Amino acid sequence: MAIDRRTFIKGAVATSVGAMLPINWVFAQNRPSGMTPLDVSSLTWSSAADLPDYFKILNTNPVNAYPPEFMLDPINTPADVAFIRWNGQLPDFANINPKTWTFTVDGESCETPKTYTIDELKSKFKTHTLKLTIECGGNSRSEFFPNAKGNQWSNSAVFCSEWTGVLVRDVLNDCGVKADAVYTGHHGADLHLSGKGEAISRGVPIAAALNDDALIAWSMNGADIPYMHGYPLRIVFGGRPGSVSHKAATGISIRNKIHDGSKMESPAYSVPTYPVAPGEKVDNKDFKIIEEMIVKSIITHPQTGTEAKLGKPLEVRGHAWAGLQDVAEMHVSFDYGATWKKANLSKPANRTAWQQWDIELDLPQTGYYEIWARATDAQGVTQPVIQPQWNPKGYMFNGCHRIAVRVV
Ligand SMILES: Nc1nc2c(c(=O)[nH]1)N[C@H]1C(S)=C(S)[C@@H](COP(=O)(O)O)O[C@H]1N2
Ligand SMILES: [Mo]
Repeated sequence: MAIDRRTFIKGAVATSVGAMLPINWVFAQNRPSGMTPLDVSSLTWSSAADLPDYFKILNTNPVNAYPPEFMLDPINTPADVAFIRWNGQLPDFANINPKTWTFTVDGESCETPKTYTIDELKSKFKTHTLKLTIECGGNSRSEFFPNAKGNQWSNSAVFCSEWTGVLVRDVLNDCGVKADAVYTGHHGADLHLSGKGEAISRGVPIAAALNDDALIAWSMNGADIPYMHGYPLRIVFGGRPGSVSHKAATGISIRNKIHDGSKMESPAYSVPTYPVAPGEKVDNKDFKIIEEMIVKSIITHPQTGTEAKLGKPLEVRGHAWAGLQDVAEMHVSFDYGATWKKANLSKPANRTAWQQWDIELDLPQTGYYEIWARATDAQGVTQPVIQPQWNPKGYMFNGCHRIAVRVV
């Protein structure tokens, strides 16, 4: 795969691109040892060892890593900043050939199963470009008390990039969706850590797949999708748990029942059907699948720990999103929630794209402050300031993001 330098430069945040190396690295692990990679594009990162230092690596096998929250500042998340989440083995990146890669639609509720090459998808269907927010169901899990088991994500297991591809709907309709269709089942090329079966195979209610904003995408931010984010083809659903946005996707089954693939079974990506006390045990039969994410926001500027100058307004900004809804209002507090100030808020570029907010704060005297951010969705539902409903697997934490600032 050719490295697109323009994308790299556009996407570079922490890496210095002042020096242009004359070499296109094919695989980052082949670079001379001891050499800091200035020109290793995120396109070809193929193991945890290739990730730049700014990633916090939770696991190397499977690979799970996230960037610091402030690096999510750009409206369009660059490919070299987005968090990385795999459930099992990595696909065999080195042997992926986009010319021969195929995508198959089948299943009990599919009229005519069909297999497409990427070129066929491109030529047969209308191309769409959308900004879609992908958030791991377990984003911010580390904030739950008591602690919930699982990857201890900070608040940055979320990103919003621009995806180009064809509508899931157009492809499913080309194959015919029977009236008894209930759910989709998403398939990909990566195996369970044991080497047996799919690492993950989740899906969405059929109505969601027939909506006009879910993609089968071959491009992220105008370039090939990086290996870590699903090269060469990715199913992308905004506003839903990231687990349904299948990377290195090989197909969709149109199911006549709720899909029963890997990680569909309770309690994976599920929450209790009734309110539970923090730390309480819940029977597996008492869980329901998370279909949508909920209202939330992140502060991406300034960086926590910043020193601000007294008398100079402090610009605070970030993003907000609300599952399948729009965010209606954004508020910020610097007095532990005693008073809230309304921030400016942009409209979403399209449904399920995150929205930008900003505010100038006049912090009244020198000293230590916490800045809290709180989004409210179109239904008037807002973020809890402490923690939301605790659940055994630590999903959907949407308490307010907080940063610390010292005024000097
Ligand atoms: N093929 C495949 N797709 C996958 C996964 C995976 O393990 N394998 N993980 C899912 C989960 S749980 C999340 S949160 C998102 C993460 O997307 P990212 O790595 O691009 O941030 O990918 C989803 N798609
Ligand atoms: Mo996830």
